[in-house]
Amino acid sequence: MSDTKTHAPNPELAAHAHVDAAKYKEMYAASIADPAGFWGEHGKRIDWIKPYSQVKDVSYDFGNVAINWYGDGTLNVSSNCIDRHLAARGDQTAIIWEPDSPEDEAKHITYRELHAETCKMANVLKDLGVGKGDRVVIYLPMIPEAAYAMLACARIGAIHSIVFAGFSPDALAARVSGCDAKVVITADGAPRGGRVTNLKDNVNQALINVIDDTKCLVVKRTGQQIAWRNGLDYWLHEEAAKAADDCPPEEMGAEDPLFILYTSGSTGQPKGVVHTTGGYLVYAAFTHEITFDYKDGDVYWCTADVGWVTGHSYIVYGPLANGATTLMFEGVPTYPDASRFWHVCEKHKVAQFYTAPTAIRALMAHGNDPVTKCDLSSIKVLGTVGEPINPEAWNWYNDVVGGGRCPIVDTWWQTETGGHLMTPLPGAHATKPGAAMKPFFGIKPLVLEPASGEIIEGNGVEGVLVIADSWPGQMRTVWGDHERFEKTYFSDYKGYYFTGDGCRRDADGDYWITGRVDDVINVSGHRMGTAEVESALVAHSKVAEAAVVGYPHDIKGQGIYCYVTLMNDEEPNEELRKELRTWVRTEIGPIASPDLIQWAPGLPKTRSGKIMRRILRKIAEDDFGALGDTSTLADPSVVDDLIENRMNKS
Ligand code: 6R9
Repeated sequence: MSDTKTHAPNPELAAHAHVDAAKYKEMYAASIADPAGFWGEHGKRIDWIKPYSQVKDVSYDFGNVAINWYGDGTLNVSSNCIDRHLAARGDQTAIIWEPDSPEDEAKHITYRELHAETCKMANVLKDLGVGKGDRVVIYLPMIPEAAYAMLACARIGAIHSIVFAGFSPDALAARVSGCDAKVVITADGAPRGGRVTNLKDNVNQALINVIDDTKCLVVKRTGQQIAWRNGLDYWLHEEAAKAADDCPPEEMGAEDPLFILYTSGSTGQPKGVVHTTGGYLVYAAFTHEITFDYKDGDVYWCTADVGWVTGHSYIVYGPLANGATTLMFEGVPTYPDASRFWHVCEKHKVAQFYTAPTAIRALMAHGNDPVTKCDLSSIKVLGTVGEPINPEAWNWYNDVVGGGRCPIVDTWWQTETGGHLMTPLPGAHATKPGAAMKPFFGIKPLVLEPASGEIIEGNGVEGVLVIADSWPGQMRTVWGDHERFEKTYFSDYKGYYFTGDGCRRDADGDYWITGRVDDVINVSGHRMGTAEVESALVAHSKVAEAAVVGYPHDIKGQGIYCYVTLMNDEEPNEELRKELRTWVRTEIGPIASPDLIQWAPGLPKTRSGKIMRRILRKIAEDDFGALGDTSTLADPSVVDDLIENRMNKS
């Protein structure tokens, strides 16, 4: 990766941008010198029922970690995203919905319609017995009802937990019971790429296994046949027809939870990341406006799914808090063909387009024609998120999609951070292919020596990335397990928030994210703990032991490489490989499907029985020269067998 190839900001855009180079410097300095002053000022961008008098009250002390922003203020997120816009933009489109099939008609939902639909759903939830502080699981495709459901929960003070519609019944069950949800909101089916997932069936299966008195609110999307649980299942359209289209917003404390979102870590099962009301909304809205240089009248499109944090902050909460027009897409980039994204950009005159490197790589493989045959002149800013972007993909995005005129914001952040922590700003910063460049306002990144935890000063350095202070969008705790929160993020490097990412600060002082330094892998921008895949594998009766690592994959970024030791009398064969693949898909979901499974008669272990993943990673990466010291292994000969039988990647 070259540090020298830089692209200056587009001067036309920079001239009218919310933030130019000089303003960034000034605002960044102010945000670091006086965080409470800075965020006290910017907290005013949203409406408060009772204004805050305190801004920041944060302790990163291990054992006493507590994060509070705007602690004594009260507000409602739904009224900030809807009601306050009604006077000036009631007839403006809030959401453009583009369905899976281009043959079906797109919908334009105005702020006034959004208000009515959200209120109706809020009243339906109340009728089902949901109140302030109760949990609601949302398991929906990318349809407008997903946004209504989120905002309806926020309106009545219920805490939503969205489960990506690609997750299996087992994964859904764990998340429903994990937060003790009162209601699950789902649809009969989810069309995606011309195929339908039977969502309601999945819910039925999930609920049988856990708590079978959980109510279910069902959106009619496909009209397919579904199994109905009498007395527990309700059609949304039937209930909404009886409901009032006005529902007063609940007054919420700034630190009341807004949502839970499960994400993977290096150990154990996924944890429920908790975001709260005030700080999260300020941060999501502010970053949305500044990072994308969003202006009134722009049509903004983030291609993520609401099942991930990107969909929360940058499809729903950030844009709607800003009174923006946000596009929601139900389909996939390659259906019906590789032009779909670009057709949608042309059709709706998209100004800001935000997607993931894996999608860019997949589309790049189809050549330039699908892009160049569309008129993309409406696009002003391009964005990427989810994983490091390789320079080839970056250059193609810049040259072919952006025509060399559109700055690329490579936004680095995490489920835990609520919003962007590092990104170039389109009117302020030069960009470099693959670099996250500069910290956002209030963010103080530090590069540490991994072993000693010492701060590495100066430029041209590499280490682990921590953040020295808090910001309003930071997660507050792990649902039901504050100790795990402290242990995961505040124990390895005391006094800092540990990101789990590696980082380089180049000779110019610009930041590059080098990838995870823990046992988290990033498959097509989806974050996954290797431990989750391992525990799914060992739950199979024929598997004795399993170790899972990532390996470089052309399209997915990382692929899932599994080393599997079978039970003594089991015969390794192709059929069993298929069986294990299907098994993991049903245990977790298709996104966790193993790419390669190598039969391993033995795994490299230390004498104390610890699996040496470093070695397995190197073998999977085809980097045998870098195996390092294997003499501490209990049986060094297993390594030779693993190298000899390494799976062919192609
Ligand atoms: C928003 C989101 C977080 C992890 C993060 C990092 C990787 C995200 C990135 C990036 C390099 C970027 N990541 N954005 N790496 N450049 N622009 O993706 O959240 O699903 O929690 O994943 O993704 O490794 O730690 P999440």
